[in-house]
Amino acid sequence: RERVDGRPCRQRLLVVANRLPVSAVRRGEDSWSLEISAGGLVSALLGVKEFEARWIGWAGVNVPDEVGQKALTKALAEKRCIPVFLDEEIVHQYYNGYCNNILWPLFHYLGLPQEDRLATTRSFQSQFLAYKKANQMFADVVNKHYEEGDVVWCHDYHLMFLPKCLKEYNIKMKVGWFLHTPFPSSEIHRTLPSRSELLRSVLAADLVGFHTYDYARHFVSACTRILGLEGTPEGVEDQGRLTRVAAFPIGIDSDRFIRALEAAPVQDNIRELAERFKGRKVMLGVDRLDMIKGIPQKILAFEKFLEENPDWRDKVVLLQIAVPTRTDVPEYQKLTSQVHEIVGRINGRFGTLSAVPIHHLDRSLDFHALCALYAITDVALVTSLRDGMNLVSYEFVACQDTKKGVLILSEFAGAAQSLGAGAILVNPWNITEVAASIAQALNMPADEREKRHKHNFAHVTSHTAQEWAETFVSELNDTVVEAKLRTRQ
Ligand code: ADQ
Repeated sequence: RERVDGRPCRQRLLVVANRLPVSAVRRGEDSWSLEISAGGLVSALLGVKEFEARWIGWAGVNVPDEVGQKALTKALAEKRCIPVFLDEEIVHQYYNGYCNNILWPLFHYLGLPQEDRLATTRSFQSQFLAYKKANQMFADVVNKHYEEGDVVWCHDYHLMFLPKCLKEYNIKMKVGWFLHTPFPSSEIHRTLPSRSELLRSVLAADLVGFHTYDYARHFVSACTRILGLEGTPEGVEDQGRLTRVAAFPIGIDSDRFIRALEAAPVQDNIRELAERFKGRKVMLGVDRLDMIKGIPQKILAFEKFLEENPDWRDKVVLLQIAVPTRTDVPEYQKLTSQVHEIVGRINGRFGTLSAVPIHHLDRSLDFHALCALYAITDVALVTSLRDGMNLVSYEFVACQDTKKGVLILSEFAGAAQSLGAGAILVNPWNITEVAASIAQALNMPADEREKRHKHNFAHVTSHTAQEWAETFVSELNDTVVEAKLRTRQ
């Protein structure tokens, strides 16, 4: 495509994800206020100059009336966002049900819910039907806005059915799909009643991407073992058609964090926090309150450390910041109570009238407060039981160029593959090992801390979110060219 003045237009990138990167609040019958959430993906794509990104997704609110839908669509258009309207029943069955109750735990090795083990149970089937219906609704919106030459990038486990729906509309559409969670071993995936249909739908994409080589390998094994297809070094082949499968490890917008550290409010916050925790080493956990993040295991390991190291009891504090998510799901409510109970018990056991060993906050922090916390931390504890990548570990490293603190990192986070050489890697299920690694981190000599930090800082600042997006999209473009060449041969 060319502009009237003869200069080439930037390629349009349609980014399709379950949620739009905005929070929408209704102010009146036809008025909305919108706030863009500046997550990693948003900054990643803003930074890519070659593309002009549009977002397609659910705005996170139920808008049953036409007036409201029209007004929201108009307001979102200014932010280059296009809404998919999902009603409450679909959200319940597709999002809370199939996505978060079935795929999310399964992909993190937590298995299928007991009552859904049989494909014949009504809830499983109706949730799967709702999942397909929701994916079709996303496809309808994409198709309506698609123009020749656009690239479509589908994100995550919510939209595994989307590549197939899109290719049914238009076989020439360039479609990529990226999974932000782990893809589990094929032996886990094969327990899913809809295992084959989902794999086939994903294979309709031209390019399928994962955070790590292991996840990509698991996906290819699932396709060969479950579907009987052929795995090649490039991907999966089905009757002469190749779906390219590869690893694209995500990163963060490290400059945004490094720059923020110089901002006056962050500097003030750093001074305040340093004063408040003077004389004590600060350990930090920042997670969504989700079972995959291993928060109870982390806190129990900290308790064991305090038990075994009485000299450290008044010299160290653990700050655990946990944003509540999926709060209407009973299992998440149970997790919140469990964490509160453990924190209360440990603070009762080791606290004094003037200080407690654990500060636990059930809330999100704003960007500046988060940067200040990362900067004053001596030891960050990331103990996910499974995690696609884990960006908290990257953000911590980006903010530590002065302090050169230590990262304790779960070997089951994708980040272990990239930050493993600088971090202390642990098995989060082994509480004794994590407790020992806390002692190792707190006692680590400065020269070793510096050496480890240098390795991780170099990685985090060179493998950025922007580079990740550029690589994925340029490979997607190449894939299509390759496919054309193959057809001509
Ligand atoms: P998440 O499971 O959300 O992402 P993560 O990668 O750590 O996990 O990203 C969390 C983001 O939320 C970070 O940017 C962090 O700063 C922010 N955050 C977390 N707790 C916060 C708090 N209390 N206050 C403010 N901000 C907070 C999914 C996958 C990951 C994968 C990413 C990206 O589960 O494995 O790395 O997508 O692909």
